[in-house]
Amino acid sequence: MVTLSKNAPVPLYLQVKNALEAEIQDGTYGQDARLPSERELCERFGVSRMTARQALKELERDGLVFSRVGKGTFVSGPKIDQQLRSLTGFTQEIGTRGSRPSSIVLSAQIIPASEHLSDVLKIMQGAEVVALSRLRLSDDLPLCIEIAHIPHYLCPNILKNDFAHTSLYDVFERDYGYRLVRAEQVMEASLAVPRELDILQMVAPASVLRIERLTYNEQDVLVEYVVSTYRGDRYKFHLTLQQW
Ligand code: 16G
Repeated sequence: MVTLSKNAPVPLYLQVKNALEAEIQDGTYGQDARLPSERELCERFGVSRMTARQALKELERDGLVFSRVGKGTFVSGPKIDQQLRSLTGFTQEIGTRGSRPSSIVLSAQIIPASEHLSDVLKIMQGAEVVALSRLRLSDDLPLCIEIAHIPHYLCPNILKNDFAHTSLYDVFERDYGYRLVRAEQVMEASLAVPRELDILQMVAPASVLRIERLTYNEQDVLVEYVVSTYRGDRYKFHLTLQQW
């Protein structure tokens, strides 16, 4: 049993967390390795189940581990570091990293443009908009929720595609001849709301990155307005700044 210092100013759960964190850093537990269960931690550190649980929760909050319901707690990989120079879609971005992208379609429908959508997409209020909401995964781990809004007249019948297995950017190019050349993106940090916690399988309070992207084709037509919510612990964005 590892002895913890009961008189130290650091609470027991943090001491357990720190010990496990050190073992993750020194490679005792490598990427995707399963950490000891709560019960095993209780035995090893001589702490209560609640203390063990809190230690695991803190590691998860820091993004060092992730839990899978009924399977245990596993060591996370390094954050995906996306360069913000090139205009890529999710499938391409994840694929070039050697990981396997996949999607779960949460909803796919045609909706009338609200005032907000008509403002953003520069179409009449009430005009038809394709609203495609997907959970995007990398190697089966949930990474972000994405809602794409596309003026329907630009992509008639686009919803005949199975977007669980098809890249939206591939469809733009293949079926409609749109080459995407420019995007404007705004990002902000935020806390996940309950529905997002549930879908992204995070423990509250959890940080997310909210990103809005407006993407234009070669004719400078705005083809998509996408709102994405990325897990803050699995993604970071990389900017190269130059003096000019
Ligand atoms: C990315 C884009 C999103 C685009 C999607 C297409 C960001 C922030 N957003 O997630 O705007 O709709 O890729 O992905 O990068 P797909 O081609 O794999 O369907």
